Amino acid sequence: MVKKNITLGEFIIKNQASFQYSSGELSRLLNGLRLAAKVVNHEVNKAGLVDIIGEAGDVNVQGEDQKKLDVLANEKFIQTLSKREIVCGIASEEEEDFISINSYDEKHQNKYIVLIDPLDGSSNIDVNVSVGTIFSIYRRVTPVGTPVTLEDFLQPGRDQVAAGYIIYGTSTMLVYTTGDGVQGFTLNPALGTFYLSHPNMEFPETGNIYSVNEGNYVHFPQGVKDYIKYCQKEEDDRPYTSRYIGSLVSDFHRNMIKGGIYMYPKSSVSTNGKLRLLYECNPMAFLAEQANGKASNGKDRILDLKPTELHERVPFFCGSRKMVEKAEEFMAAHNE
Ligand code: P6P
Repeated sequence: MVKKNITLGEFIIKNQASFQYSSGELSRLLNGLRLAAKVVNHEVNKAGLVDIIGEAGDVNVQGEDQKKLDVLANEKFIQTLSKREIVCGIASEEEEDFISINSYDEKHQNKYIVLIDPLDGSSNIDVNVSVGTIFSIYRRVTPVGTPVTLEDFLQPGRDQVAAGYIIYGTSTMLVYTTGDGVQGFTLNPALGTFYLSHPNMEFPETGNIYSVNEGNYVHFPQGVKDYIKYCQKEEDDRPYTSRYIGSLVSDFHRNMIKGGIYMYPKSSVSTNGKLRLLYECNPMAFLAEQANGKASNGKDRILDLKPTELHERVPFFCGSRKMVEKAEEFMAAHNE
């Protein structure tokens, strides 16, 4: 039984022993992400003061170039993880290519790589809507002490060691899994400490919320159109409620607590959908399955997909198991 109000730091140490190959490296990595999350949280929370502090491209009061928040978040996470020498490689949704970190230096025997979406949904910042950071951790597959290669980053999602997100919302939360359930920690801003507020988070088996950008309706496959009409029909436990924030982390987090399905389908406009397999779909799918939910591309399990490139996009259906299965039935009816 997990004790509430334990701090994130205490929780990581407590569970280090239970983690396979516990060398303390994963604990240091999670603590590095915790530190970066607090720094980015501080910047995100003062975004509203942009008129005073200055827009991206301006020079702020300290004479520093004002950065767009997603650029700043990207730099903060990469800096924190590189400086603390706790990973051998990083790939960021904001970077074209992956970054190799001291992995060729024999004294740096780090075995973990991190993939990160530093500020997902950042277009919402200007309108003061929640945004999030998404991270995904793997063990490298190439020999320790040699430079990391693309192969290390193109692993199927089922090989993730840990995954999680930080949601910068009405409160800031860090939610993560190392394969033993999903734990949610809330930041006490007065103390700068994350406390376990949501132990063992789970998707309700079904729900009545569907999240999709219905502005794309006319471009969706017929199976998706039919499922959306199913959600809206006056029958049984329906119509469902439509809730779409335009921030994956926020929609996912609400659906995990209340029950629901998030969909970003393929369409005639975006043939593979919009979400990136490595930076968004794999980590959220790992969390979903650890929370007794489900994640697919409408047909296949997300975590079994073999990536072929860093920034590939896939259709994404994720949330309460029974709702995802129902959407998959409608897709299957049209062989889509
Ligand atoms: P659209 C943010 O850009 C994001 O990657 C997700 O966080 C969000 O759910 C989706 O894209 C929103 O995309 O096309 O509906 O605006």
